Amino acid sequence: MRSSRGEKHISGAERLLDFAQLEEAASGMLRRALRHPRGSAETISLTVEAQNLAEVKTKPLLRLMTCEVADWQQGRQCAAELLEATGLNPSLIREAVSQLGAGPSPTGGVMRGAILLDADTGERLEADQSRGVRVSRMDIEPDAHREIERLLSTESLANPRVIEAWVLASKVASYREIIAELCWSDDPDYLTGYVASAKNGYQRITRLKESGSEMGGRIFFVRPAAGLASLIDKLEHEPLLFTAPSGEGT
Ligand code: PML
Repeated sequence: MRSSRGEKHISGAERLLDFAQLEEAASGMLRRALRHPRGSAETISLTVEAQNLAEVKTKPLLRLMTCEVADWQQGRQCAAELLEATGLNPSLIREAVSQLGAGPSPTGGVMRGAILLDADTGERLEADQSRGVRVSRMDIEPDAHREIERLLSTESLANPRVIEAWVLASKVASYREIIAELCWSDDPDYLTGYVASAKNGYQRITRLKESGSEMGGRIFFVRPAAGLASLIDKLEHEPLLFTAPSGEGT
């Protein structure tokens, strides 16, 4: 689902589910698009596409942890340290964080998808800098729902926003060309974001921006040695389902 109002991106959501759940999931997405904190949508596009279940791979979610911070400045410092721990260069990180905070689309607003940033050169690699790269075709494996909700409910996090972001980050981190992801929401009333990587997991940070700000989005730090087109194709089209993280706890 994608929704917008004029040129303004309002929201987007992805599901990969059994046909029997389609109507319920579609009406949930419509509800969210119509009552969104970024404003109500004027245009809502819903695309439904069949997938062959036999071609869908299953992987474990990244391990999840939460870093409590006092304010967004401390949150961004924490994000920079977590990104450095994945081996990224500090000046590249500073530049990336300020791009996301300033509005990375050519018009200075938010993008519909993610920025792809070359981790060596700092170059932006997405062909269309308003659209970015939309990660799609991923969800929780149906039998794993109960276990995942149980794990999250111990931290009062069992809600669609956390689950969807965790699933998306786990799909992104599953590709070896991706070193890390930085994300914070573009919803004015949601301040939590994360740094995610295959190396260190899904690391939530409780405040990454000022309350009321509509600036946010995602940056994927990449080394697309095996080819950019193939990486973008997998991010946008490869169907993946996720089970609970392997090992103890979340
Ligand atoms: C979003 O929904 O716009 C991104 C939310 C990222 C953080 C979700 C979480 O609280 O783990």
